[in-house]
Amino acid sequence: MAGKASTKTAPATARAPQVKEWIDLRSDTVTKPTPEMRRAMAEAEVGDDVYGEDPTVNRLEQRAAEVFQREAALFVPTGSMGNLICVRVHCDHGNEVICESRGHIFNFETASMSAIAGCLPRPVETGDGILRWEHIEPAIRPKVYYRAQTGLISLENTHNIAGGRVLPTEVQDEICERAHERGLPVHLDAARIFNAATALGKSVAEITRKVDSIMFCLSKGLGAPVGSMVVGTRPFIERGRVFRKMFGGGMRQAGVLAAAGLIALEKHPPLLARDHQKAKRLAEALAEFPGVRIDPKDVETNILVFDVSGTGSSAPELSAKLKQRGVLANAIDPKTMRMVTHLDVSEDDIEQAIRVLQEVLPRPA
Ligand code: TLP
Repeated sequence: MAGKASTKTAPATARAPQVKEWIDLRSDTVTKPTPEMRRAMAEAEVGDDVYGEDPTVNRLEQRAAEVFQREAALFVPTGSMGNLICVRVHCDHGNEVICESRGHIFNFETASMSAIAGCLPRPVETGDGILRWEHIEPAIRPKVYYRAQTGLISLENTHNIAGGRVLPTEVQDEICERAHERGLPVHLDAARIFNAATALGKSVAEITRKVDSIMFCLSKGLGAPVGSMVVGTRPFIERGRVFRKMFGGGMRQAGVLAAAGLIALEKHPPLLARDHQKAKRLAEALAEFPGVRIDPKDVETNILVFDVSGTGSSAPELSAKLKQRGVLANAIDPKTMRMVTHLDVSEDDIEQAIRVLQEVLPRPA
């Protein structure tokens, strides 16, 4: 492991890449490219993608469109830029974007929808993170010229901070049908849509078929080092291409990144089921500790969000204690922690993380 982490447990003589220091449960963004990805990156055919001449990027865009059964796709550097592009294409300045109050687009994207796209988020509380039509309808603005106008409904599937919850397809479909009757588009922050598809046993095309635009990430559970995709109609993607350039995301020989993305897209979706099993095992162990609040039934994918306020430690304190023992996990707020399983944590790592939790948390009676 590079950087600071490599000094932690490595004996002075060890070669850093051979030493496994941390069990990193902070996010599924932390995965390193596999040897197969690195080979593909080294050998990738490239060209200038701003001229549309990178064959590997073009192949990735075509494959993403095919997998989602849509007309076109656009390779973007990050999920955040992908979401921003979609907001900008769908909305006019001054529009409101209805989203779930713990949604990524509202909380973790540096207010870009306001700062750059000129839109106002209209966050709606749901409790369980499942945004339903009955939450959305009262938040839609009346069509009166002196009121802000609703421009977009933005959904998130799986819902990150709601603990990787899967948005049921019938709920999502109903939102789309009702929104379309009202003339409103629906965007899907589908950063982890392959996790949702795995949990539901359905294809990503089937569970996204009614939304107007999709942003999904190659760089999360699918394990690519960089990159996300926007998927939609051809005119939507062509408008999106303009805004990608405007936001500084016009990449040149990006085929070196797209090559890893293609492997993530083609080969890694079947691996996600294992991440879900690891998360379930961790959830079942966590649920045994007095003062930890988590229901393993709610852990549907690879993310665990749990309340530690009854343990005598705050979430940042617990995070620090785990780190001293080689386990990385983030506090979301003073009471709540998140752990995320991924390709680079093994079943043995999970057992080791559970042993470390036994050292730092009050023991079951
Ligand atoms: N999520 C990251 C952090 O930003 C919180 C993580 O570690 O989970 N949508 C969703 C649902 C996401 O979880 C993320 C990243 C994004 C969009 C943004 O993707 P990037 O990081 O590529 O901009």
